[in-house]
Amino acid sequence: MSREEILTRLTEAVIEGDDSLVVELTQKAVDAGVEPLVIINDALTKGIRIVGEYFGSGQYFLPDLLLGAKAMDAGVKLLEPLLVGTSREFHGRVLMGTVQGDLHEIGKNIVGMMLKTSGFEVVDLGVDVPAGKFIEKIKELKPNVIGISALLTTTIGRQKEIIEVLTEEGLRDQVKVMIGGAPINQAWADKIGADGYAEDAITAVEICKKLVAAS
Ligand code: B12
Repeated sequence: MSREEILTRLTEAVIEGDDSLVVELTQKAVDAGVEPLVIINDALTKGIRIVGEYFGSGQYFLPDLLLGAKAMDAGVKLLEPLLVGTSREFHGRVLMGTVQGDLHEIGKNIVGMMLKTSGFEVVDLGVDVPAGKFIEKIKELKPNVIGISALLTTTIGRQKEIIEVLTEEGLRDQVKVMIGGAPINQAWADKIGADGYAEDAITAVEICKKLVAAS
């Protein structure tokens, strides 16, 4: 199988929600010398986005979404050790989390992994994180940046809420706020007064470095 064939079949395996085939093909891609990040972006993420489209159009249902997510996750887990730990520089501490009411974590986890690889200490609060929890942990850990993920149009308002609570608590100038998630764009970031927005994990690392340098 050529590299292209492996990546195409990997995308299909995510769409089919076949986690053991995903593991097998991810390993094949690694053995064929494909960069872990290329495997994530060009095969796994491509597959899960197609699952999302099928779900949106009514062709797939919730169990299919879950199977796709499980399959993607299996591939990402296999790649994680190959991504983490390549930088010797320390750039700062980042607190990450997905907003309250939102259980999507795959993208946040990839961003967290890339930040770790690039020399950031990452503290992950997980999913469904209320504003109060962010505030409590900011006070305790004093991160340079918080990274807030939201994947649902019904939960993106929680990013705004967190920034508002930060201001109320007098903490807004002590931490930079970076936001992301599929429905997020720069216009939303500007509107709610976030310091940075990134559409993918590579850009997130660049933005995070800039935010720390500017603080
Ligand atoms: C997988 C998935 C799920 C899984 C999540 C599993 C998990 N452990 O994460 C499960 C099955 C749980 C799920 C549930 C639901 N989902 Co869902 N899900 C998806 C799907 C298919 C993929 C998301 C994903 O993982 N993408 C892959 C990653 C790599 O991409 P990403 O998340 O966008 O992350 C990248 C960037 O956005 C960015 N990024 C992400 N976070 C951050 C944070 C920071 C700080 C920065 C800088 C960058 C950044 O970098 C990442 C890497 O490149 C999307 C479709 C889509 N296109 O997004 C639907 C989707 C988001 N889900 C949807 C829906 C409707 C639901 C449910 C309501 C379904 C239901 N009826 O129950 C529930 C809601 C549950 C809840 N309360 O959260 C809709 C949302 C529609 C809308 N208008 O809001 C979508 C768009 C599907 C669709 N087309 O209808 N879902």
